[in-house]
Amino acid sequence: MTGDLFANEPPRNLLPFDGKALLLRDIMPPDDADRTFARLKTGIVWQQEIARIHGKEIAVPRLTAWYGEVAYRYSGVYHPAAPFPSIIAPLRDLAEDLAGGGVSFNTVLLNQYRDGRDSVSWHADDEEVLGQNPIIASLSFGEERRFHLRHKKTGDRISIDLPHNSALIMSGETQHCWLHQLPKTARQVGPRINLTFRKTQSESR
Ligand SMILES: O=C(O)CCC(=O)C(=O)O
Ligand SMILES: [Mn+2]
Repeated sequence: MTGDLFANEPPRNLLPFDGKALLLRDIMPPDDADRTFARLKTGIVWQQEIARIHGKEIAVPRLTAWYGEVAYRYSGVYHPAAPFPSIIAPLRDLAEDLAGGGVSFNTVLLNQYRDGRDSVSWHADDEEVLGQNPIIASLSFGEERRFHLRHKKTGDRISIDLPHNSALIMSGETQHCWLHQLPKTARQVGPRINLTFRKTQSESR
């Protein structure tokens, strides 16, 4: 299906060492990408999560949703298994195709950044349930936003602009050695939707 997509320009590793990050552009026909963005925006039940930081309750600066074939504990909250909706199932197939290597994803975390004030701060997707050296396929639709990676030891920094209709595939030691964030921006930007597909081990209540 995506066999000849990258025939002209094979993606190169954007990390200098200790991991792999590939940016794949134009992952589907433009009309499909626009339709996917619109359907995700209106068809997903978006949640406003509240985080407790130093005893204060703070609205997380983005909207989120989670689906998975296995239960998952996130920020201390137990999420029971919730099957992929029909909008997401074909995106999972595409993500698996793009990630290569026979990977199968069973969970997805969605983020909606409504404007430049929405963000995600420095973190790594290094939870134990994701296993050693997880492959993460992160799909982007909507407004282009800048993504940063920062090496935990050397402080090396990489900036990647994540365009509409693209996938960032992170693998190898990336989650052990690098943090990532999507910072706020003062630019006037519209909404962006991100889906990070992961393979998660089942967690008990
Ligand atoms: O929006 C993005 O590109 C990153 C999202 C992310 O890092 C996450 O959900 O763990
Ligand atoms: Mn992440």
